[in-house]
Amino acid sequence: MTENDEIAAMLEEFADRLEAKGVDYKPRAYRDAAESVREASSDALDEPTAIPDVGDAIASKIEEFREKGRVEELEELRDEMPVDIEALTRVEGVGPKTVGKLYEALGVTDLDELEDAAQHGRIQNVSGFGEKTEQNILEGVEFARQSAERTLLGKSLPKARHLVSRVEELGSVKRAVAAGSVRRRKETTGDIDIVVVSDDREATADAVTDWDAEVIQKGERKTSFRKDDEDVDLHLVKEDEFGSALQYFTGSKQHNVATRNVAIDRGLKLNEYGVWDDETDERVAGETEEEVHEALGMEYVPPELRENRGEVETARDGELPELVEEEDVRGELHSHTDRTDGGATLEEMVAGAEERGFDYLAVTDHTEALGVAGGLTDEELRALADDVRALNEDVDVRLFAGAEANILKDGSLDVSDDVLAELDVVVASIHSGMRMEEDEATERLVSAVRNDEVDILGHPSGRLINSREGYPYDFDAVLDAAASEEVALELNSNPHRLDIHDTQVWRCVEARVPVAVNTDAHTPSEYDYVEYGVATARRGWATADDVLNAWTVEELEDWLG
Ligand code: DGT
Ligand code: CA
Ligand code: CA
Ligand code: ZN
Repeated sequence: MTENDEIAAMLEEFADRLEAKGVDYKPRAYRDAAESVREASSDALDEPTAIPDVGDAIASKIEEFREKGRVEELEELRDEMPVDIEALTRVEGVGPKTVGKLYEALGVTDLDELEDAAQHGRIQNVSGFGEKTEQNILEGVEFARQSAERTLLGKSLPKARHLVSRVEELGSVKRAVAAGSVRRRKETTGDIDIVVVSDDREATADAVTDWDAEVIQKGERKTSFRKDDEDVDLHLVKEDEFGSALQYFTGSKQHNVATRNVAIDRGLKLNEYGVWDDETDERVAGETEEEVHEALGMEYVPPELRENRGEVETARDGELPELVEEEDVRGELHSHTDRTDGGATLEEMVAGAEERGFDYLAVTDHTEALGVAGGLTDEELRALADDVRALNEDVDVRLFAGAEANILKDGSLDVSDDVLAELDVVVASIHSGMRMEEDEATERLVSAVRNDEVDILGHPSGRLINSREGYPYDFDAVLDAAASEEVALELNSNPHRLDIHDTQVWRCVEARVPVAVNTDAHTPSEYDYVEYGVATARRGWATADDVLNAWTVEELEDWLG
């Protein structure tokens, strides 16, 4: 976690705890400040009052935190209401206010107590709660518990990169590379694994565990520690073992089992130390991953594919696909501006797209039914389209006028077909009424796909990883409809969503349904999410041809037209 993130998390906890106490207004101020701190540069912390939304009171909290590592008033709030607010608010439908009420009424402080209270029907007796709420809480507890254990790739990947660069700077270290699920770009990760080549493994372990970390295990080959709420395993190896160690610690376990069987087939022995000829005991590979693959008679398998989903056999046949890369992505087909809930103007979003060298950008703000996001009326939507088209004359990126329409409960959209027909790109998504059974959700999604004006089905499952499970739906039915209606499915690249999932990408590839790797950017910096989307598309074996926004402007215009 960067210092900015740490401070933002502190301010957010402040906001949650004030809200739990029933304090008005202040929580909002702390949340706004948290957001600004997160966006600000690290230098900005030296003069917190200059950060937008940070007033004198909050600035002094920031200074106190930086000086002492704690904030007295926050400690008092924690003592006053000793609840695990982070865990409790992870339960869908439980916000800080609910936490406060359940603490006052029933003394609930953590997930176990929440579950117990719900199981014994105590929650429905608290004023303002009903049987249904209690049932929902009960259903949400297990999910919240599981999600507590795994970290979003959006958090662990930047952390792993930061750690790798710190480890690399050590004098005793020759090389450090992130392995494990982070390297495979799994959507959530259990811990961070780093393979480290070092001449002096003891010195390396000492140096690293000197950092502000809680040491769990310190050994010759493996040092584990906990830093900033993240478990880290350093796998310390010799230079000539690097390739086989990286291959082993990248996993997945199932992939390793499959590759070991390939080795056995070929009369070889494979482990983290190298590859040996079983008969002569001669060491035939180990220094690089490439040479390990070669010894096994396999094409090099990109880490994202190493899940034992057929990649080992395909690599032996030499038939792995050429996976899509971030550089293949030519444009963005789902973006927002401050005319709805975005944080930047149309001009800023366009400038950001130009800076990234995008060939095209579709501006797809929210439509009317999404009141919370300031959804646009027909008139406002037309005005935005006019502005987008006017701006298109002056910029280096092809702009498409669009909208992200809401799929209503009956499967219709909240904008008339006439208005949508005037736009170039229509994304349709579900944003409300998400408590649905499978049939209902499937029908809603399929009707949207069947709408002739819809080009892309946005974040189909509605999940938010670790915080909202999303509704169940029949993916095959939606895929079939998308194939026959020539609609693309979105792979929303926001690391909280990654929706559709990696295994569903695979199905799209098979069914020849294009996948739109969209960032759903609300600020120019969120175009960076494309990395997570591309990684997930790679995990689904997608090539550039399978990704709608890796197509050229001409190809895309043809498809839209
Ligand atoms: P995670 O951390 O739960 O997100 O998943 P991974 O895949 O990073 O798993 P982790 O951290 O337990 O171990 C890192 C890699 O080390 C794993 O992907 C494969 C390898 N590995 C660990 N334990 C075993 C094992 O018992 N058998 C085999 N074949 N490989 C293992
Ligand atoms: Ca791991
Ligand atoms: Ca590990
Ligand atoms: Zn959106």
